[in-house]
Amino acid sequence: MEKVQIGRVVEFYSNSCLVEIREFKIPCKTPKDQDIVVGDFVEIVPLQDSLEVKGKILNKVQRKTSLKRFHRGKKKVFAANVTNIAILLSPVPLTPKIFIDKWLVLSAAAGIDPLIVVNKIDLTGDEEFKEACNIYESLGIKMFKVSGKSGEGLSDIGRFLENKTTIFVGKSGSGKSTISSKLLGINLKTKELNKSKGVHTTSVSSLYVKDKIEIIDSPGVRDIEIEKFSPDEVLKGFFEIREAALSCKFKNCNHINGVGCNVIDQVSKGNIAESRYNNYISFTNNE
Ligand SMILES: Nc1nc2c(ncn2[C@@H]2O[C@H](COP(=O)(O)OP(=O)(O)O)[C@@H](O)[C@H]2O)c(=O)[nH]1
Ligand SMILES: [Mg+2]
Ligand SMILES: [Zn+2]
Repeated sequence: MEKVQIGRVVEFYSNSCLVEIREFKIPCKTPKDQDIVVGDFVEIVPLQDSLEVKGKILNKVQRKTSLKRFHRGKKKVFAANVTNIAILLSPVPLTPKIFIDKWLVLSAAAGIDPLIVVNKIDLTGDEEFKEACNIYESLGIKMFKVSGKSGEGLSDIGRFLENKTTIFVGKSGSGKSTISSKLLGINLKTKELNKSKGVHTTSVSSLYVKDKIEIIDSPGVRDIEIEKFSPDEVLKGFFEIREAALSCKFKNCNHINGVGCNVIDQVSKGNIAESRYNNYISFTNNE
């Protein structure tokens, strides 16, 4: 390894990380004065006097996007340069619509494109599940219908995710590991098992690459909270409400009391789903 080179942080532990340069994964210490996370592009130089190949991180390249979570009361970035958030919607266990709405707000706040992956299409979902599919499909959000189990639809989503860096989010049991494993051709489930047995002592975030698909797997996504978003940020995730709100009679309409409120009007006409409206109100009153 010569001089300064740019690599990608593909594995991140608390004190160290692996930086990939071409096909090499080079261990580096995480600098104390810089916040480096999985997905970051970094400049590294070889460490002097070391027998094994090791690198020293000098700088990080400016991030295109960053995903943040609240950690001990502070916002902390946990993944960088994610371009797509794939939200899983599954019939069993049924994904609550509030989970999807939350992630649509988070995607909008981070400037990252969301897509919805309806998984387990080999199972017949109940009415509530079908209703959820209809709501999000009619909002015009990119949607894929797949079965992680049979593999149906996976090649379509694989093609779509080429040249993108994706993070899968979903309730436990919705099929994140199954789908990611099949797309990447590795077994992520086994890895999780290892982690729970303490084989990996610190929680690790990884970026997996297969052909042109990049998938980030990070425990950070579990602690993401919605409560800290401003009403404006929340509204960005509710596109249809944002649009309807433009036609409310009063500029400072709170979309609750109803006088001249076009949002409430559209809800009563069935043009805006009640669940979307209710979640919007609950998110904006949750600061
Ligand atoms: N019937 C059916 N089961 C699935 C499908 N995808 C995943 N599963 C099962 O759902 C369970 C949870 O999957 P997993 O990938 O571990 O979910 P995760 O918790 O989101 O990572 C496992 O028993 C999987 O075999 C699918 O498309 N159809
Ligand atoms: Mg899993
Ligand atoms: Zn209104």
